[in-house]
Amino acid sequence: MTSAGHLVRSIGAVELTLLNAMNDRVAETLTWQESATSGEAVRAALAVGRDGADWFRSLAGSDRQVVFSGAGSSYYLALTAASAYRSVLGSPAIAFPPSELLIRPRSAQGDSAAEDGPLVAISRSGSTSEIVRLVEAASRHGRGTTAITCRADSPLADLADRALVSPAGDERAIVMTRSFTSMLALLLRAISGAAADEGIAGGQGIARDLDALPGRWESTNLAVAQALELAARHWLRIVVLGGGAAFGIANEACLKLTEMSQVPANAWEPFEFRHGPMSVCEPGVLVLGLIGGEGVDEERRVLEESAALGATVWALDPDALGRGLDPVARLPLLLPPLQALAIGHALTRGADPDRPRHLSQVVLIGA
Ligand code: F1P
Repeated sequence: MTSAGHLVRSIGAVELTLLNAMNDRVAETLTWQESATSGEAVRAALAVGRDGADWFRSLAGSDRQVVFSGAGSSYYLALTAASAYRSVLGSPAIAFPPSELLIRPRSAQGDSAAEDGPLVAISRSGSTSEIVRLVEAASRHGRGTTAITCRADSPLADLADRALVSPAGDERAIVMTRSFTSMLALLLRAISGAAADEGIAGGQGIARDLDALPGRWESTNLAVAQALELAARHWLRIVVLGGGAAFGIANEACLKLTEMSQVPANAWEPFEFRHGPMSVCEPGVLVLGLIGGEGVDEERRVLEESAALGATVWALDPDALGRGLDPVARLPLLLPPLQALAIGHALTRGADPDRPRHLSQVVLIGA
């Protein structure tokens, strides 16, 4: 299994030259330049998250189901936020793409589709057609709506009852990097702040750990270097494992890889990987483990089994990143190496990460 220290020792002169060339090419991309400023964007977003805790607090203890929604990367943010909301606040929440909530509301929400449960709508641009339509429909039914966005001047921010804006998160690149990381920090800070205010066990510790993230941002550098070394190899397939709130992050890593380089990539909860998908393990397959916290020892064994079957395994565990932090609070630190891997691997496969094929920055249906 690859560990950061082992990697640094094992890079010989030839590999180091290749790695330097990869570093230079990645550094030239707009997508990486934006990702590389995530630490400052996270700092600004945490301040907004602290102020937003009161809204989430008003929901804490209520048995009304909160619906988190977003499209693309913002959907994976919704999955992570809903999981954190359930585990930190102990209250019900679900996550669905806006299209599912519009087209098949009963399939997503059952009878509670007709109720007035609050909606948290997530969108970097605040303009994606489906999320705007969902907030319009929710407002017509008198549901409380909150926008999480990077653009204060957007249809979503205008329509929602309340907008929490990541002030330094917006981007010019097509794919989402620091917008994702900063909106993640904002959401987690608002949720944990609400839990702390309610006196819910653990809330204060998570909020404190999140506030410490900007000071620890440089600790991602070694994992980013490791990601670039892995990005320079040709992979048949990449698998990303993560459970609980990390499942959304695992899916986001796969989306980044797929949209920028078209490498086959799949996300699973770690133990689900054992129930069939593990048959993909062989030399040339990379298995990433976003593990930490509950179940980490058992989940590490899944990675060891994958390595024994010939896969290359990379554990982004607390030894690699975020040692001593709460498992939910360390999640934003995972994004820089995952984004570096995707950008670097796109270059290895001859794709331009700044111009992912068939993709525009904002998806406007009917436009
Ligand atoms: C959602 C999204 C992005 C994706 C692409 C198209 O955007 O699917 O995740 O990278 O740019 O749009 P948004 O609703 O968060 O602005």
